[in-house]
Amino acid sequence: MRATDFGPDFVWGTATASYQIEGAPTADGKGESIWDRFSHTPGKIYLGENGDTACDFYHRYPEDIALLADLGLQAFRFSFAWPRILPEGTGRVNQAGLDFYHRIIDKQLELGIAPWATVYHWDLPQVLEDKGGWRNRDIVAWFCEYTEVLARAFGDKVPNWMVLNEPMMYTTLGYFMGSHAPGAKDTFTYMATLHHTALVQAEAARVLRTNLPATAQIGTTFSCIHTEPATMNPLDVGAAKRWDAMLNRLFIEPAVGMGYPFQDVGFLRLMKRYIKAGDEAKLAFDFDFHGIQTYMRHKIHFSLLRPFIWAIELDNYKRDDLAPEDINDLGWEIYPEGIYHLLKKFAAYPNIKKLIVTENGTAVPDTLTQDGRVHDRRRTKYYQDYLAQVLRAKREGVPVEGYFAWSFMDNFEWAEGYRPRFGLVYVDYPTQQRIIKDSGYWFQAFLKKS
Ligand code: IFM
Repeated sequence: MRATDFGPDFVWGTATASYQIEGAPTADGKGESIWDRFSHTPGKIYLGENGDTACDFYHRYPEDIALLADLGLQAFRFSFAWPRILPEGTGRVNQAGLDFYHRIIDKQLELGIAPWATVYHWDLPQVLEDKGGWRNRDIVAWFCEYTEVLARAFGDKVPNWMVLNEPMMYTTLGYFMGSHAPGAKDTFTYMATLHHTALVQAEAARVLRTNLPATAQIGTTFSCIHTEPATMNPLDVGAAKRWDAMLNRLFIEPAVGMGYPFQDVGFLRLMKRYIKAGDEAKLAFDFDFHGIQTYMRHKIHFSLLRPFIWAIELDNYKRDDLAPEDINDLGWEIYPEGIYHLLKKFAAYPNIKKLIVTENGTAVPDTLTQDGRVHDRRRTKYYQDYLAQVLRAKREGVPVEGYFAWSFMDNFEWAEGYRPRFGLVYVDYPTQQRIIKDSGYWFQAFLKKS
């Protein structure tokens, strides 16, 4: 397999997110985000860690972007931190916040790297959470105001935009399971966050379309998990169907004009109390691309232990069909064929122009060895195997036109803190030294051969 097999216009990049790498939580007038608040709440994050310093990208971005260019990557996916730009969530624009993103975008352009910007990767201003956050329908107006500020400031420099990062994850983990910021657990208001998020997905895309040059590519991203029933027992088959509808279909289907998958997940009908007349039509948007983000497979069986959805995933550590090498450092199953199936599935929806793999990668217990290197053989193999499946889908006609490795460098993995390492570049947190891992060198050689 060679990079050229994917075609001359295929985009090769890596992805990051503001809170996970930037640090500098109060620099230059930045407001507090829900992740600043949540990570400073005792008991919420592994070992009580937080993103106060993270990779110190706020100060080290020139060297980091130069390193990215050295690896031969042509695209960099980053996200804007809403509270850097609008510290009060709405209203007053903080010029110093805009200036920071101008600096990192200019650096990318100087080095020939294409900026791919995500409007929202989970760091909501805390002041807006205090007004209800995603539970409050006003989020649609707040988000559109923020998006317009970004489009006007960066529209002439940033060619590729994504509205949301993984809406299913931040709504479910943040407002239903309580394991992510803001740590809420309430079924009814969770339903409100789902509907408001789907509205924002399309309404903010319309704001981008109105305010960006006609050439701008507008997309959004989805977390996807290839799902199979654990057995062919009809109860397990039904459970897997509900799981798939909830995890993989809930946000793409309204976006492509199909509405919510109410028929397959009964409890989603609780959302209806938040849907107003005329909303259905507002959920669709003609995106230029859809971002697929995938890491694992789930095998699902029926369970009374998980109410509402009556389904639960098998514990990979208890599966006798998996070898230890098939399970990553977070307990996720490594299943390369999953990305093939997901690409086929998403390509089959109506109005799909192109798909981009906007995240894919794995957490490996990396160590810095005596020779000063990180020999992450398992990550290199992961990329080789997943990319082979992306190519397989492409050869079968799936319009997949880009691939972003998650992640450029090790970073703050939300509630899991700094323990899981996903980077192509190792970060020695005490010294903030960057060390290219073997997988990073593999990518460099792979892209060079093209
Ligand atoms: O680190 C996250 C990222 O923020 C969103 N997608 C999944 C990654 C790995 O868990």
